[in-house]
Parts: sequence; structure tokens; C-alpha cells
Amino acid sequence: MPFPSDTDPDLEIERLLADEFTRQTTGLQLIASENFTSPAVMHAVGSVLTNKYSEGYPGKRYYGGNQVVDSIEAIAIERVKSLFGADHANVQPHSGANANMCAYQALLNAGDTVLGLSLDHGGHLTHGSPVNASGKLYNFIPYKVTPGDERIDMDQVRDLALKHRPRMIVAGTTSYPRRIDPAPFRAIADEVGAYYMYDAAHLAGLIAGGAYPNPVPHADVVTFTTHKTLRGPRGGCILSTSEHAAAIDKAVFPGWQGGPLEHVIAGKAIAFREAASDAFKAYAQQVVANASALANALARNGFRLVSGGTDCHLMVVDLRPFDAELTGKEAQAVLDLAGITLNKNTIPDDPRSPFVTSGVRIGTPSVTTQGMKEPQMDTIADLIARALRDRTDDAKVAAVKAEVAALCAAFPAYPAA
Ligand code: DSN
Repeated sequence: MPFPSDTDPDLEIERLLADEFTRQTTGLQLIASENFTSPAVMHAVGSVLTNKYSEGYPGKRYYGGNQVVDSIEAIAIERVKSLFGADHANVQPHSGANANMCAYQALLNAGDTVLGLSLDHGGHLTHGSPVNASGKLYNFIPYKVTPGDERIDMDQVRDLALKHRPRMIVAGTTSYPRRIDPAPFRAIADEVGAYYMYDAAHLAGLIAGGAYPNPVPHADVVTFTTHKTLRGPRGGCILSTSEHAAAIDKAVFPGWQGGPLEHVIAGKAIAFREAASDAFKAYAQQVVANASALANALARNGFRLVSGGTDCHLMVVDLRPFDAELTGKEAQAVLDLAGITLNKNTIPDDPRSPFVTSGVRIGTPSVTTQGMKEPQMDTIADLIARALRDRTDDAKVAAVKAEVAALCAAFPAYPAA
């Protein structure tokens, strides 16, 4: 087991850690933004680096004793620049949300106009949701997917850009299943004199593994999280052109953050090395192949896939054709009982509220890390359909849970544990 078991004297937290280890490894983890990071990454995140303060950047710190930390952060920076072909990298953002806010602070003034994909059409809170600081500090204009094909409409993006003359256009998604071509956003940004930021939080691992188009050659700034498809520790990162390097670094520290989490940065460095391997390339391709197989199998079971399918690691499933009464909220709760973890999700123009929803979002990064392939995706689709169809029958839901546990035992997330 990758966790020591005797470090909390009263064992209360240790017991809960063990419970969570059991939950993660005996159930199917289908949340599209989660993954199983490696024991090497967890070792770094649980290391003595958590004791160290290191405000500043390698070679320019405000505290002493940062010789080792400087080496670690410099390695992380070089590895991630090489991985994505970027001029500049800042590995200090504590999260993807922080990375986005730092990028805005670096390039925008309060009140500036920005285009971003609407949250309920697959964007992110930090792409201008009115309840988020991004929506309060900046004048976000949302673009949406087209009702007919449920894909981003580049004509609409261009029309909005010409009408509102934004200072920045944000591409990138959290629940959009289709491929985004990064080049047309650049062309529109150039046409109206806007910066182009790409939020690759969900897609970073697929991009690193060559399974999704790389926005780095096109965008001014690319932000991402390190813990989703990239399979690293929980955290954020910003890549940029050399032109914006100083502004980005200043926005992260002292702009938004204080002391960096160097234990997490060490974990990021390890994950960046892992993501540069041939094995990771094969992994990224398999994540996409598995998502496609799972989407097809769900469709065969009577579910509707938003946009008709997927080109990436996730799909958004409209539950209504399967069962008009079934909400995303109920599906999430029933599947939890069956050991299948996913999240309720709005579908475009959902008639139900975001707390109830008509859909669920499903992703394949975690099960692919476990070594599952297309045949197991057929099995997972069948298990989901059975649990939802028989949701009022406790014995049938329990039977699904037992099959889920058997499947996970055959594909352990941490074989050495
Ligand atoms: N919470 C993340 C997700 O699940 O997509 C986005 O921040």
C-alpha cells in the first residue's frame, strides 16, 4: 500500500484513508477529471518538501535553504516545456482555477471583455460564470454549442468577437466531448486583436500523449491541471510564449499566490517525465479508444450521447431517452450504491437545474490507467444500464456492485498495494 499506516497516533484519519483507498480501488472511477497518479508522485507529495517555504522562483527566493527546491522546480519547468513545446512555464499554480485567474491577471485589466464557452455548454466556472470571481472581475461574453449538432460553432465565436471586440478569447472545456481545433481560435483572436488563452485542464494528458491537438503553438497562454488526464498530482500549470513570461510569473507570485507547494511541484516533475514516455502515449490513445467504445456501448443500451459521441476522454450522456423520469442526480446516487462513481452533468439547454440535471458525465482516464480496454467498456456500459434500470431493486443493485468489485480486482489500480 502506498500510504504509511501508523502516522496518525489516534488512527482516525488513517482509518478514513484506508476507507478511501478501498472505495477508489474496489469501485469504477468514471469521473472524467480524476485519475490514479503513480506511487512515485504520491511519494513526492508526501515528502519533506511540504515543510519548506520558497516564495519566489529558482535562484530568486525570499527565504534561505532553497538549494534543493530550486533544482526540483527548475527540473519541473524544463520537463513541462519540453513535453508541450512551450517557451515558458510556471509550475506554481495550486490549481487550474488559480492558473486561469493568474493568466487573466497577467493579460487583462478589470472590466475587460472576454469570450468563453458557457459553463452549461461545457465550459468552466472560471470562464466567466457569474458566481465566480472571473465573472465578477471581467466582462465575459459566453459562446455556446450549436443546438443542432451540439458542437462549438466557430461562426458564432467569430460573430461575437467582431461584435464585442474582446481583449481575450478563451478556448477549452470541462464537459465537451469533441475535438477542438486550436487554429481557428487564433485566426479569430488575430482578426479582432485579442489574446488567445486555452484552458487544457481536461486535455493535457491527451495532448502530451499525442491523442489530441496541441494548442501551445497557437495560443498566447495555455493553462492546465496536472491531475486529470495527465495523471500527476493535484495542481495547476501555465505555459506561455516568451513575450508573456514575466507577466505570468508576476501574476502567480506575488499576484495571486504566496508560497508554492514544492512537494506538489516535485510530483509534477515526476508526472511530466512519466507523460513523456512511450507507455504514456499508448495510454493516451487507449483513453480515447476506450471512451469511444464506452459511448458506443451506452448508445446500444438506449442512452443518447451529447453531440453523438466523443473524440476525447469523456462523454456527456443524456439520460432521457433511456428513462424520461431518471435525472442525473438520481443516476449519480444509484450508481454510487453500485460502486460506480461519476457525476451528474447538465446537457446543453438542460430543462432541469444544475443540481438535478438530465445527464451524467463519464470519463475513461482512471479505468484506462487500470489497464482496461474495449471489452471492459462494453461490460461497464452494461453494468451502468442494469443498475439504472433496476434501481428500485436493492438486490439487483448489490449484484451489480459485486460485479464491479470483481472487475476492479482483475484490473487493480495499484497492483503492488
Ligand atoms: N472539477 C473539474 C471537473 O470535474 O471538470 C473542473 O474544475
